[in-house]
Amino acid sequence: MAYQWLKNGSTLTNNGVVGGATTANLTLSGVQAPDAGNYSVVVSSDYGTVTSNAAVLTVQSAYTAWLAGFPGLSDTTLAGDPEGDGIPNLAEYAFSLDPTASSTSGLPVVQVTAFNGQSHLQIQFRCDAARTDITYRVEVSNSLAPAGWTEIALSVGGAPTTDIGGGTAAIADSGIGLRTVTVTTATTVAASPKQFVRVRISQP
Ligand SMILES: [Ca+2]
Repeated sequence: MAYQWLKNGSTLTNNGVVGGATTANLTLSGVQAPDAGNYSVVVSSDYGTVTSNAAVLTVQSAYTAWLAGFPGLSDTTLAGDPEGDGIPNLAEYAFSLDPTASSTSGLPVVQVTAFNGQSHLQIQFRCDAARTDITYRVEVSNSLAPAGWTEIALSVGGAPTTDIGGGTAAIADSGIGLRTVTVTTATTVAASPKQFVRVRISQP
């Protein structure tokens, strides 16, 4: 017998996600939202060809999966703040806070630190490899003007944080699971006495 799996009626071929497209067992690994759809298999033998009923694959976003841990939230939107602590759900999600408990504990922390004998601004923030649908961006400014922020480090989907354009003096990031990332800015306090640093969260 021969097997050919279909997605939404189109022939599937093996790739980074799809395995066993021409076998009795289809395997999907690391599925993302675009992989959702109707999967069916065509079975051919000397006696004819049969197409199976479709199996429907729905893919839940990482944010939706996180929300499931907090049943009964009165506002589940990204901008929502159901417990009224001033921290929107997107930030509660990014920094692994509790959207049902009014607290500012666990938010990013900024301090001045010594690096190679010089004072530098440093930010520490929680980052989680499970946050596959958001991006963490560390940005600096010397004016707080809305258009005056420069990106210096980036973590896409909770992956290890990387330097952007030489803007960091040091990055400490294990890159594994839920961890605290530390980013030290490249510009010394002596060179630029007025500095600001923030983490901006965006989707994806
Ligand atoms: Ca909140």
